[in-house]
Amino acid sequence: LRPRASRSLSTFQSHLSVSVRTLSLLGAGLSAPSGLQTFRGLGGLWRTYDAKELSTPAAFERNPALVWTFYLERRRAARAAHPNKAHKALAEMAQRVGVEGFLAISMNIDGLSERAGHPPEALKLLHGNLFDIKCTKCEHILQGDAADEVIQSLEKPSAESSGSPALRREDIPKCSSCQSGLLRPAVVWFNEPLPFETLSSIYSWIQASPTIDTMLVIGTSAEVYPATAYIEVARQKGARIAVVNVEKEDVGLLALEEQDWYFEGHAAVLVPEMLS
Ligand code: BJW
Ligand code: ZN
Repeated sequence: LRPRASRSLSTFQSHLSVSVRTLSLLGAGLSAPSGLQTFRGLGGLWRTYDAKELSTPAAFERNPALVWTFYLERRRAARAAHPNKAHKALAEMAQRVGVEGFLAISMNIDGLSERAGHPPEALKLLHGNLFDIKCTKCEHILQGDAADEVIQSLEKPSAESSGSPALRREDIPKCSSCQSGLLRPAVVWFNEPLPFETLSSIYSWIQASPTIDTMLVIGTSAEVYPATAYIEVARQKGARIAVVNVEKEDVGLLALEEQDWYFEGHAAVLVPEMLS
């Protein structure tokens, strides 16, 4: 499918300069320039691991140690990574315009937008957060030091003493509140509902917008629902869509129209130029 969208940076910039309400959807490609792996793109996580094996509640029930190993590794990588120029440009725009003018909906759990200084009220984390932990049975949530303590216990499993470094099911701590549920990363897996508070605050922002002028779609394959549905919601409110992606074919999924833009290339290069 040949994209019909424009590639003109100058027409995008002049549209953005008169946009009153801008929404954005951020995916794993935003953090790829920071050295974090994407899911389905080149070098995607799911090419070496089976997504269904790791990212569903059923997978965690079957093999919590494997799923925890995957998330411990991603947590280490995210901690070691730094926000890139695209995270920073988005954060600066959010600071400059305020939440009425610019809301970012992020599918990323890596904490890089937050560390770039994106104001929390203007950043909605649709798929949770790599640094929080929750119970599989009750509402108990652990954050900050309490979560770090659990992580430390997982990183030094008792298994070491038996000569095997691998995490085992019996190493996964139980919830201190209900005493029965296993603790898990506070992220959203397939077949799980998205955080209600987050969905309703996004809904309020959209409801309060008679029109949405611009929809930025950055570094996502746009395959996962309901996140991807926000693109169509913005279009219904009149938005012109601007897509940033390294892979040409991914744009086909979004059915871009003539008034939209498609910028092919790296988010860390293109996003700062677009928002400058
Ligand atoms: C660059 C770049 C660079 C690279 N610069 N670009 C059939 C039809 C429709 C829907 C469904 C269906 N069957 C099931 C569903 C629903 C399902 C779904 O959408 N499935 C689809 C796969 C079909 N959705 C759900 O289950 C959701 N829940 C739900 O629907 O609940 C209903 C419910 C209600 C009430 C009660 C119970 C249930 C939940 C979805 C959760 C997704 N979770 C994950 C894991 C999160 C934690 C973690 O990170 O581990 O979220 S999966 C994974 O995909 C992760 C991501 O956030 C998400 C999106 O991925 P993303 O960001 O798009 O990454 P990639 O890799 O796909 O794309 C990266 C892009 O960047 C590529 O295009 C590259 O080219 C590009 N790129 N380098 C610019 N430098
Ligand atoms: Zn519990």
